Amino acid sequence: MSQIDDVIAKVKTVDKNQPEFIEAVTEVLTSLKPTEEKHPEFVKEKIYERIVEPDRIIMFRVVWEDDNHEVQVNRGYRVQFNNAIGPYKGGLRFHPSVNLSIVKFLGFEQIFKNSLTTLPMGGGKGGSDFNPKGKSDREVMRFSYAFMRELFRHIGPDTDVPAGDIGVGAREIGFLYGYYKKIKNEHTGVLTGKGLEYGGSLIRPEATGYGVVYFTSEMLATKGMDLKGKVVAVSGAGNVAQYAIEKAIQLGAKVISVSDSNGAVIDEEGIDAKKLAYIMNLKNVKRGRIREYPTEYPHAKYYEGKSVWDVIRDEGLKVDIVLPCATQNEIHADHAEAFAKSKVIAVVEGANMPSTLDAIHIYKDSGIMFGPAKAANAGGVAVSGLEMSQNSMRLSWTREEVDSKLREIMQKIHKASLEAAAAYGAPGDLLVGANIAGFLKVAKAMLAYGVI
Ligand code: NDP
Ligand code: 2IT
Repeated sequence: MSQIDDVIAKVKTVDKNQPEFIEAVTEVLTSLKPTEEKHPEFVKEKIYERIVEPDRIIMFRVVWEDDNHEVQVNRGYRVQFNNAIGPYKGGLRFHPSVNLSIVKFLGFEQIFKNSLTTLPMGGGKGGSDFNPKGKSDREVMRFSYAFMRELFRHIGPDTDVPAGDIGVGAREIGFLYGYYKKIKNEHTGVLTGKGLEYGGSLIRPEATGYGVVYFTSEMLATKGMDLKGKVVAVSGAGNVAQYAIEKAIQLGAKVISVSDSNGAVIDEEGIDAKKLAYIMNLKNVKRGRIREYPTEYPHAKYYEGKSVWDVIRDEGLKVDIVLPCATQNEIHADHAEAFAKSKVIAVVEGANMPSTLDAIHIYKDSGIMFGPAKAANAGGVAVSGLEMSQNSMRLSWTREEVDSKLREIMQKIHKASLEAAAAYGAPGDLLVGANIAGFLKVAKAMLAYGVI
């Protein structure tokens, strides 16, 4: 048995109540097996066993008062997973489903993703089971203040730099940063995703979605294809989905779907710039639901209680490119079977771990190209890294400069993943390549520090 098998078995025992974390560890470590033979030093120094154990986990009570002056209690988390190559870096998620398993899986993935960006960032993640839906702006503000009232003592521009994720966007970052600044009396780059007026970077809002589409273009180019005329299915309607749609349209694709946690919209005529502006206003300003889309565009169909992937499966829709941009484990084996039937060319992950392990096996068996999350959606944290650089320099780059750096980073990630895949006996496999390329840098840094 390889040491990796032992480590996976150990995680399944000691973290048995953490299914998402076990899923992520199984996926990553299994693909790292070719590194055991080439690097006996990793085995000897137990790097695989060390890397699945977070440096530390902070869990805390968040108490706040709602608009009716009722006391509300939530749980806050920050997992500081690994800072071998830079300060802990990763988003905060505010969603009722947030628990230790989810923040650990996200923090673990973040280690390798951040390494792939080529920038000096370690891996971390945090959040709370707070549900921002239906809350007033003042309630979100009071919650965010209460959350930062504890978190502030654990983070810092050279220690741990949080950002947004599901349920944490520009509004929440404003409140979190404002409170940190107030109590620390410091104006530093301690959070990314900040507003432009107070230290944010141009292109950060767009970065994850644009990066996913740049990565898709790189993948298609290896087969002599591009996005022009391709039918693209996107899930989600949040930050990542919105800008993935924008860039896909700009590159000539026809995007036919959008969704939220209540249901999916299929617009077979294609979402154009005007319809996207409607979606952005609906989600970001009105904080409305996607079921309202057909009231504005009656030719579109809304499927209550279904995901985009359910609709593709049930209606046999023809799609070329699949971009999951909502949440983890949204694509199951039966969806992947439907993609194979529909002759999908590529699945490229905007969300973190949206494909189950079974779905990934089906992509592989049926020749569907696969762009794994930690490579494909790394554009967001990459531009967060660029925001940190600009904050440290006390200078800011233009839109064009940041966008061209983002594009270059996505190209480099694609190339490094392909090269690692080839070097470790899995040519063309971006999942194996991304995991190995991300891992090697972190593992070598951990070795350099000795037994610590
Ligand atoms: P947002 O909160 O902006 O949007 C999330 C979208 O996904 C919403 O449309 C939401 O619907 C939907 N969604 C969330 N949870 C579920 C669920 N359980 N079932 C179905 N739909 C759901 O988040 P982001 O766009 O920022 O994040 C989307 C994904 O991308 C996440 O996996 C995140 O980790 C990942 N990601 C984000 C990055 C970033 O920079 N923001 C960077 C890299 C990855 P509803 O409105 O109903 O909640
Ligand atoms: O999953 C992710 O990479 C993010 N949510 C972005 C993290 C960041 O620090 O910008």
